[in-house]
Amino acid sequence: MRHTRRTFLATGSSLAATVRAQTLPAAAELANDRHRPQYHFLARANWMNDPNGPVYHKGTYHMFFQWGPDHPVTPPSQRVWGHATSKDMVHWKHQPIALGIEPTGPESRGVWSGSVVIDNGVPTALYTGGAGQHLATSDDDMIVWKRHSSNPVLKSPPPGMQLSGWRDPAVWKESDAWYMLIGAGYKEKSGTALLYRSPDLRTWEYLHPLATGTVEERLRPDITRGEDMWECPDFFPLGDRHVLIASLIGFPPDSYYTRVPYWMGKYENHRLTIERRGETDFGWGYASKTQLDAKGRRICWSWIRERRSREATVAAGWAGVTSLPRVLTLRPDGLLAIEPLPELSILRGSHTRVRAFDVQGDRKLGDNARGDCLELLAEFEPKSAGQYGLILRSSPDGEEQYRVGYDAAAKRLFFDRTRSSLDKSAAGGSVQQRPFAVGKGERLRLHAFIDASVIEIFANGRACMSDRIYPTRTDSLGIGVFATGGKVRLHSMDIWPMKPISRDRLTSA
Ligand code: DQQ
Repeated sequence: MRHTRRTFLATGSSLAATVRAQTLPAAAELANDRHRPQYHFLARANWMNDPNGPVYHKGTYHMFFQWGPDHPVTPPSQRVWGHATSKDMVHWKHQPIALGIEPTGPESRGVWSGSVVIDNGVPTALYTGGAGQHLATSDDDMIVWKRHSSNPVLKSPPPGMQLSGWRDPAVWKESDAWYMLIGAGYKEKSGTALLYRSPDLRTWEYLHPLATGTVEERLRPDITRGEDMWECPDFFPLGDRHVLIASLIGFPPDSYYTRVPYWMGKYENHRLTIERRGETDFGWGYASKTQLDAKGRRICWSWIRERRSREATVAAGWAGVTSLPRVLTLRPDGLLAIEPLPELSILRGSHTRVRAFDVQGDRKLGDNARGDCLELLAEFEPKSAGQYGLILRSSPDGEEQYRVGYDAAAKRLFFDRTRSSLDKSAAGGSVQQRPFAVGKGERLRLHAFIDASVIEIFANGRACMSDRIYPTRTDSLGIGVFATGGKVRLHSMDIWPMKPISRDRLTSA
C-alpha cells in the first residue's frame, strides 16, 4: 500500500513517525507522474538531496547522493548514501545503498554529505556521519563499504571556535599530502571553509580557514540571519587558477533563499587569493559538487530542489533531482564558464530549426515546437527591445507559461515563474533577476533543457539557472519568444525532443 492521507494522519504529527509509516510508491505511479523528469538523474523514489562523492573509476562513473529511501520528505537524521553508476554520465543504473544508517553511534543520526577519493587504488569515502567526519573504504565496484574501525576520524572542530556547523568534507591530493575542506561558519557572522592536511586520510591536522565570507556578500539587505554557514564546499584547480564553491542559505523574513557562489583565484602555499567571484547557479540548484571525468574535464552536479508544497511532494512520492552534468572551464576574462555536457546530444531526437524573424510582443511557435522533454538553443540579436527571451511550457491561451529573458536596460537575466502553474502553491516565488550583461555586438544565447518539472538554462556559456515548475494543464507544452518595448531578432532556434533515459521515469537501466 502506498501512503494515504489516512496513514499519514494515523502516524501523528512527528515526521520521524511518518517516515516509518511510508512504503515505496509503486513504480507505475512514478512512471505516470508527468512532473517526474525523463532524462535527469534522480533517486528511485522518495527524498533526494546533495550529490556526494561523484567519481570516475576504472571506466565507470559513480554517483552517490543524499537519499531518504523511506519517505518523500526525509529529515537529515534518516538520510543515507544512495549510489548509482553510469558509463556516460547520462544513463544511470541504481545500485544498493552504499552507506546506510547504523544501529548505534553517530551514524545512527544520518550519513551526510562528503567525497570519494581513490587512495592508492582504494575508493575511500570521507563524509559527515551525524557528528564528526567519518571514513569508509570499498573495492572497485563501490557496492560494499567498510567503515573505518576508529570512526570518526575527525571528532570535533578546532578548539575554541564558535561554529554554526562543521560538515561536508571535500578532499583532494597534493604532491605532499591529502587536503580537506570542511564547511563551517562563524555563528551569526559568515560562512567559512576550514583547511586540513593528512598523510593518510585518517589523521588530520587543522591548518587555517581557506576563505571566509563577509556580511557584505549577502545579496539582500533584509537578511537578518542565515548565511553564516558554508555547506558542501568544493575546491579544485581550473587552468592556472583554483575555484572554491560553497552553498549558502539565507533567511529573509518568512522565507529563505539559497546561493551557490564561487570564488576564483590563485592558490599558493595553501592560501587562496581571491580575484574573481560569481554564481554557479542563478536559480534553484544547491549543494554543487564536482569531479574530473574520463577526459579530464571538471564536471559540476547540483541538487535541484522542489518548489511545491510539502503536501504535494508527499503525495507525489519523490523529491529532488540531480542537475545535468555541467562542464566548468576558465574563461579568458577570469570568470567561470559553465556549459551542459556536449555528450548530452546523444539524447536528441529529430531536429527542428526555426527560421529567423523579428519579434515584437509574444509570438508562439508552431506545433513542431512544443513539449516537456526538450532541448532548445536560441540566439537573439539585440535590437530596440527592452526585454526579450523565451516562453516555455505555455498553455495555448497563455494562462500557464514560464518566461526566461534579458532586461537590456537593467542588464539582468530574469526568470518569471509567476504564471508557471494555476496551482498558486506551486507557482510561488517572485521574478528572479541576476546581473548579466550582453556585450556590444554580442548575441544572447539561451540554451534550455526542459524535462517535466525541471528547467535548466545556460546563458552565453557563463550563467546557469535551474528551476522547478508544475503546470496543472496537460496542454502547457507550447514554446514561444517575446520582446517588449521594441524588437529583437531571433537569429536562430534549434529544437530537439529528448529521449528518456529509461522507459518508466525511474532513470535507471
Ligand atoms: N545537506 C546535508 C548536509 C549538508 C546539507 C545533509 C546541504 O551535510 O550541509 O543531507 O543540503
